[in-house]
Amino acid sequence: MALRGHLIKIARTRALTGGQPSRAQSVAVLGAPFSQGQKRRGVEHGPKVIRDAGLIERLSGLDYAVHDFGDLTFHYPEMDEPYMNVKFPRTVGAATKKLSGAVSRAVGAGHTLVMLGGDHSLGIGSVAGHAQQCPDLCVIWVDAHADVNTPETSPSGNLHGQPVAFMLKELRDKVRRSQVRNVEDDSSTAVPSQLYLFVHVPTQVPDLPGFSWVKPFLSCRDLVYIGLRDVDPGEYHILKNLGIQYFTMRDIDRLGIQRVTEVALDHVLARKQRPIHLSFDIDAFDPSLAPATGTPVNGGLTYREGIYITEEVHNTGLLSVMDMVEVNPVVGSTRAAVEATASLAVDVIASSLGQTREGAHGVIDEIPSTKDHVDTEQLCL
Ligand SMILES: [Mn+2]
Repeated sequence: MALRGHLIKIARTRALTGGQPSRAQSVAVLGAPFSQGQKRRGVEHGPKVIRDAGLIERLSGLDYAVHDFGDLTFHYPEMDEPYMNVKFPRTVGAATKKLSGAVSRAVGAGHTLVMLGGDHSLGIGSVAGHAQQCPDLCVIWVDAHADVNTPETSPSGNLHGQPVAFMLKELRDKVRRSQVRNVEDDSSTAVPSQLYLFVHVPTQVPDLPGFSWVKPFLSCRDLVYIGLRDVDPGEYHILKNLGIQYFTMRDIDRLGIQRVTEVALDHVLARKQRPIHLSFDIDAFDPSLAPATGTPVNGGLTYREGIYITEEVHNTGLLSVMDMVEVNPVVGSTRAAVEATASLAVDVIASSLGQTREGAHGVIDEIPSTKDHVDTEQLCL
């Protein structure tokens, strides 16, 4: 089975790239300094610290034409009362709407886009904007958290824990169907268990103020998670009842990162080759590697596991948009902790875009000249 998957992957890569690793001509970088999807200030400085860690230079070194579109500016409504338990709905709704337009324009212009957050509520705008241009996209969500609470299931009311719920078609459709059936067929004793559960546990995403612009656009089967280890009860219910494919850290312990990544990619690509949206929350990594983030959870990805995932995403030749979110320099305890986290973010982005552990060499036809070697010897005299 592993060999079959490997052969499919080689065939896929060769068909798409003519045997060479694919290299998009143009990478765009867009900052989204936004933090009101959660309660800690500071994550709005994520784009700056990631750029300061050398992102643009690294991508330029990979032979891309890099277009840095700078940071979006967001406008904040004067009054933004909570709706149900949800905090800052109008603010997040307006910010994600603006981001979706910017992402859509960048993808439409032919760029591979790197979106720098900001908190993960931005994922609503980033994926929605991407889907405007690429309706058949798939989503790989690398995160300690599933971010699929609805406004009704969210324990915190923070929208950075809910972005996926706004995307999923089945989450809304399933509730509608079950409610209709319940009303139309009161006498039925044969309600399928899956629907029955949805009748009794509210999971519908209500119409929040600020979110009328977004309609669910993603099917559950076009989504896969890697790295989960902190899943709320409502989220577990949704993951299980919608049959969403996910890999926890325990799955990585059992199967290894190679197998998990292979199955994850096959899940979203085997039926159809389509653009990939990689939404990477830095808290997927272990807090020892990425301490400057708002909701760290012990037992996360190692450096090599995170890099392996992104290398394999790159090798598909299908990465279209990636998010790098939740780098928060204010919660880093030391300057070194912040720099380590930002540097890790740069490594992940570069790896997603083709940096390899062999180096980023062009095709070499002959062994390089020994001239440098001679110079070194002369210096030693
Ligand atoms: Mn997240």
